[in-house]
Amino acid sequence: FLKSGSTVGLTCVPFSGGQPKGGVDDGPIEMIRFGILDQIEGMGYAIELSPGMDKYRTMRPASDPPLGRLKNPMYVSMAAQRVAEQVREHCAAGRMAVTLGGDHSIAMGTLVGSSDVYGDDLCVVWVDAHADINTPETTDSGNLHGCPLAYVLGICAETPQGDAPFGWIKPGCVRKDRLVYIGLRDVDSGEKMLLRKHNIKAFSMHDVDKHGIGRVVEMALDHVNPDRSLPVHMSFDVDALDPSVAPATGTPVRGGLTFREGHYICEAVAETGCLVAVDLVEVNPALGDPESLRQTVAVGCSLVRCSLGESLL
Ligand code: HAR
Ligand code: MN
Ligand code: MN
Ligand code: MN
Repeated sequence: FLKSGSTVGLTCVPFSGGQPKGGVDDGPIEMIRFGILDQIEGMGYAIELSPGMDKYRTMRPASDPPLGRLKNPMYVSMAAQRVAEQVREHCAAGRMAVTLGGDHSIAMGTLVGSSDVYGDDLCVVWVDAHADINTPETTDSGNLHGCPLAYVLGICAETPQGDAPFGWIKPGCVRKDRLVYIGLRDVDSGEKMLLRKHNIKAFSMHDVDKHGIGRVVEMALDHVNPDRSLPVHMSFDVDALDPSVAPATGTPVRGGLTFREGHYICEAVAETGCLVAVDLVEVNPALGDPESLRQTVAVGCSLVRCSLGESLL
């Protein structure tokens, strides 16, 4: 499906509407300042940059009342729909779709975009401290960055329709049996029920401790992609890493992946040659001192490069 060493379709999404903390919208620009564009080109890729990244800030509706508990529903829906169009275009052109967030609600868009092109075959590797599978019924916070998977899997009690927020998402565009998690350690009780009910495979930090990261990635890929023949979309939330490695993020949780474990995941997925899309989200340059910022932005860029095969010999 994708010849490696070709073109990266880069979508920058300065968006923070899926959670309450400002600053995560500056994630993409900080990664660009750190040199991610030159770094990707330096690896031999051409870059096709999605136009109009400023629109993500200006498209916020004047009025956007909560929908039940959900905050900024229309803004999140509109932004994610635009992300979907941009990622779809990259995938349809055979580019490796790289999306820089922004909070994790934008993954509704990246997953709709890639699944529109790759269909039922698409496998999703979700690297995160959190499960991000809350439905409008189970969310306590109402923050939509905790909900993207519920919409694409189609497991909300009521499927949004038409012009309602998220009515454009095809429920079930990502198959439950083609989703796998790595790094979980802060999962809400409602989310645990959903994971069990829908039989969704998850490797928590406990599993990483028990088996080691090498075995966990192998088991995760065996679950979704046993023959290593299907396209893979990796959605990497930087808070999967331990806060000592990636401190500048909105919801840090102790006991996360080490620097090497995070990079190992990206390297091993890159090595399969199956990667078609990667998201790097939840870098928040506004949180913490300048050194925390630099460290987090640097690790974000480095994870993207490894996903593109930087450390393969
Ligand atoms: N589960 C909690 C909620 O729904 C926390 C969500 C997560 N934060 C993230 N996403 N950074 O991975 O609000
Ligand atoms: Mn700002
Ligand atoms: Mn997340
Ligand atoms: Mn998270």
